[in-house]
Amino acid sequence: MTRRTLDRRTFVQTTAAVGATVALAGCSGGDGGDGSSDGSDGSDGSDGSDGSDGSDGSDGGSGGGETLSEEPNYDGFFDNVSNYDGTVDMRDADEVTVDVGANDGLTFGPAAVAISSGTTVVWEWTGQGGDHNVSASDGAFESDTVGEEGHTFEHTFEEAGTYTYVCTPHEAVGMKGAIYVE
Ligand SMILES: [Cu+2]
Repeated sequence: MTRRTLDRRTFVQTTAAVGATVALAGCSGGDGGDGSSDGSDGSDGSDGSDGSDGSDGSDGGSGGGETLSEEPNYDGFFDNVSNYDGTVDMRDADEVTVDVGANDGLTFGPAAVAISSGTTVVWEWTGQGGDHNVSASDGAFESDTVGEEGHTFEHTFEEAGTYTYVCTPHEAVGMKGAIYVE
């Protein structure tokens, strides 16, 4: 039985190889009628690109998420923030977690998040990068300064607006974040 399975795989691979050869021949050939049937072989090839959908799935798994199509205006707040890469759209989430000490330890992850009003944001310390805090630029919220992994701090955003915050010890090296509340 095992051999048959192997034979089948070999058969499939051979078929695929033949398909590729035919497609190549179609490109160099240019016979009218044959060219069109070769075209359908080409679309079989695009089935192979469906495999890349799998990698799209892993992108989602990494917690990246979609970013807003239109970025809020942060007035240059993120100019020195190494990991800022758009505002992650979490407007459908009931609760949002932001890592404190993400990546190299001196960043918030993600740096910018969009939520709906009434959503609670939970900052969770990773234990990386030493002592951090979460300090709102307008003073609306401020956590203790701690380094221990698993520490959390939360704030519920009731009003729409753009809320920037920093880690006071690491503000100068760009440990900054923002919550965009819609
Ligand atoms: Cu910090």
